[in-house]
Amino acid sequence: MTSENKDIENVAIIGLGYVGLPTSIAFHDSGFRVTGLDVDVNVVEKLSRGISHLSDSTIGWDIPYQSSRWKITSDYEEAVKSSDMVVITVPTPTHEDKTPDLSFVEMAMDSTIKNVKSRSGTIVVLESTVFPGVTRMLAERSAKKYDLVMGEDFQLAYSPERVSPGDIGKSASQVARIVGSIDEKVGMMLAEVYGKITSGGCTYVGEIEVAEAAKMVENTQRDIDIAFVNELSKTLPSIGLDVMDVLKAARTKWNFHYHEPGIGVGGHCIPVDPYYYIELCRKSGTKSEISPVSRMINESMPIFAVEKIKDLLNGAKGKEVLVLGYSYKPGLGDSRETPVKIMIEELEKNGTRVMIWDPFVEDADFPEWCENIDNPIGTECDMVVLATAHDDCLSLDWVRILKNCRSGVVFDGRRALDRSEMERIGWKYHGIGV
Ligand code: SAJ
Repeated sequence: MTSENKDIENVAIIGLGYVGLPTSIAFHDSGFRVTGLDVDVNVVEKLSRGISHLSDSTIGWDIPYQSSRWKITSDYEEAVKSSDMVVITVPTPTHEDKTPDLSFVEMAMDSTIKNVKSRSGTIVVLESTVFPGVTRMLAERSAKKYDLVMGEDFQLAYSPERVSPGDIGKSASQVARIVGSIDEKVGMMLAEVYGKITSGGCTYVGEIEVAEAAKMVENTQRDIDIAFVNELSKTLPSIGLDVMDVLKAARTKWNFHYHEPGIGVGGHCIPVDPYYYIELCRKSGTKSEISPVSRMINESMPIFAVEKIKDLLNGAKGKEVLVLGYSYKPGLGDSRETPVKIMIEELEKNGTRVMIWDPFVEDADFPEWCENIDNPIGTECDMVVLATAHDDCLSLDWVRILKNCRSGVVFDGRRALDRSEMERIGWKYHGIGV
């Protein structure tokens, strides 16, 4: 039976991280039978007890571990053979040299196709961010290896993950989606299936490569947008303007793309996906002008912040700085590609003692050389730096913190503090783009 008229009832999700876990729950809560697979046995063990291994404050979800339609495993054969549809949500990072690291997707796609029953019509959907052509190339390679025919023994599709961890209203059951497929009927059917798990709906966009490219474009554009406001945070102060005043004014224009400057761009998407675009251009014999420059600007921000902090400290050597926040964005404890790591490494290199506080980040996730403290109140320091705009940081008792800050200087690395309120309390307020 081919998959066009196959009912999708059983769904396997490969990779149960910040995207795979909420996606699994969204499918379960929409009535599907879900088999979640992760290669990390700790993750499998925790999830089987209903415990999440993720620190994301917006995850108000309950893990339905006692449901008869919920199973967690690390066995590919069990996951794939019992499913009509297999969704792959594993990471796609970059190597040290910033070239795409497809090893996780390769492994997941190969292990999935290896376990597809011939003539089953199992639908394989990749969600991880790749550049156009990767999904089809990996699937065809594995189909050949296991003597299976794509389009007959199994179907192939791509639906990019757009979940924004830590952001309210951007969960797997709310974001709008797209899907591309090698087969139009399968694509239309998948748009319906995904439409059941998210209130944002799902649009069939045609070939797989269109959907792959859309995701890559979305995130590359976001990196470029953020790079521009980061550049403004360097240029406008040189003519005496506060970047936030200018952005606030510009925001009154109906189609101005408001973004915020900061000490850098972290996470596993925005700083990574542009390198997939850059690689695609290189492979296709063209060249991106705008994306490398945007990456250079965004990657310069942690060091730019340190230069400002050193000036404010009249030299960094021997000074003590209290840094509030370590994860790459507010509301979660994910420290992948966090620019704060680069900033505090640079401060330490300059002889500064850095004490760091982040209530979302597990102790084990801090670099071993980090001095992470349990309570910022009462901590003696020369200066305070806001590095991640967690609500827990913004709502601290800043009057009490000022008592232990010898210079009375606060550096707002995310321009998230209320400048007039901080100055009213007695802080000397500085920050990115001031
Ligand atoms: N950032 C700025 N200024 C801004 C916005 C973000 O400096 O105006 C920084 C953040 O501090 C963070 C980084 O950029 O360090 C990334 O922030 P993000 O809001 O883009 O959050 P992400 O990395 O979680 O991006 C997710 C992505 N989701 C997935 O790919 C699974 C991405 O698809 C979305 O484009 C993005 O959310 C979104 O649009 O919210």
